[in-house]
Amino acid sequence: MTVNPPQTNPSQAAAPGAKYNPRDICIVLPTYNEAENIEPMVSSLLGLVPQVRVHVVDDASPDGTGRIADRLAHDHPGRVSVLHRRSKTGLGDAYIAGFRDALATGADLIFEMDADFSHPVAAIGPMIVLSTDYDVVVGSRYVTGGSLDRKWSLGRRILSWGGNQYARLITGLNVNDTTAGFKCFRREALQRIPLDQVRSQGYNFQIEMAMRCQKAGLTVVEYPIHFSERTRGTSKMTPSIAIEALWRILQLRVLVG
Ligand SMILES: Nc1nc2c(ncn2[C@@H]2O[C@H](COP(=O)(O)OP(=O)(O)OP(=O)(O)O)[C@@H](O)[C@H]2O)c(=O)[nH]1
Ligand SMILES: [Mg+2]
Repeated sequence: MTVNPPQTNPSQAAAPGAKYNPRDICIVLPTYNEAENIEPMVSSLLGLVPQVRVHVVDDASPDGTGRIADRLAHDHPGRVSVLHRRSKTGLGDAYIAGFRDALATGADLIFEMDADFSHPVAAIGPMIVLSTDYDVVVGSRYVTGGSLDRKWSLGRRILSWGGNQYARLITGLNVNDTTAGFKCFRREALQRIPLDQVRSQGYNFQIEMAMRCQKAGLTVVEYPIHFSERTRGTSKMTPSIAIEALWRILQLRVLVG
C-alpha cells in the first residue's frame, strides 16, 4: 500500500531515533569509482546517531574506492564494513549482496542510498521516524515538497518524469517515484521480499523492488527529498541505459506481475 506523505512539515520531524529507536541501522552504500565521495559520505553518515553503521559494497573500483573503504572500516570498527565484489555486475546485484549482509548481521533498519551525495543525509532522521509506522520509507522526488537539482536539463527532467509515469502505467505501481534509490526497509519487510528472485540492474532494480514491496502488501510512504546532482566523481548512468530501461519495464510486468 502506498500512502500520501504525512501532513506534517517533514523538516520539523523529530531528530534521528527520537520516536523509534532501532538498535542497528545499516546503510548499504554501493560504490563504483567514488574515491572522492566515499570518505566525506561515510563521515556524514556516522555523524548522525551512534546506531548508524555503513556497509560499503564496492565492485573493484579502479580508482581505489575499495582501499579507502577498508581504511575507514579499520578506523571505525563495528561502524563501517566493506564487501568487495570481484567485478561490476550491476547495481542490483551489489544491493542484493549488501542487503543479505545487513540482514545476516542483524540490522533492524536497512537503508539503500547513493554514495554521491545526491540523496540528502538530513532526510535519514525523519525517515527513521517514519519507519515506526511504515514497512518501507521512500525518499521521493515526485511528491509535494520533493525536487530536482536545478542543474538538470529540461531533456533529463522529461526523461526522468516521463519514464516514471510510463513505469507506473505499465506496472500499476502506486508509488510516485518508481526509480527512487533512497529507501529505508524495516528488517521484517525486507525479509518478505524474495531477494533470490530479483534480477534487474540499474533503474529497473528500483522499479522491481518497488513492485515486490507492493506485491508483498508492505506499507510504503514517500518522504519528499531534494535530489542533488553529484559534484564529485562521474555518473555511471547514460541516456542509453535509461532508454534500455524503458522497454525492460515491460519484461518486469511479466516477471513480477
Ligand atoms: N557496487 C556498485 N555500485 C554502483 C554500480 N553502478 C553504480 N553504482 C553506485 O550506485 C550509486 C548510483 O550511481 P550513479 O552513477 O550516481 O548513478 P545515478 O545516481 O543513477 O545517476 P546520476 O543521476 O547520473 O548520478 C553510486 O553510489 C554509484 O557509485 C555498480 O555496478 N556496482
Ligand atoms: Mg548519482
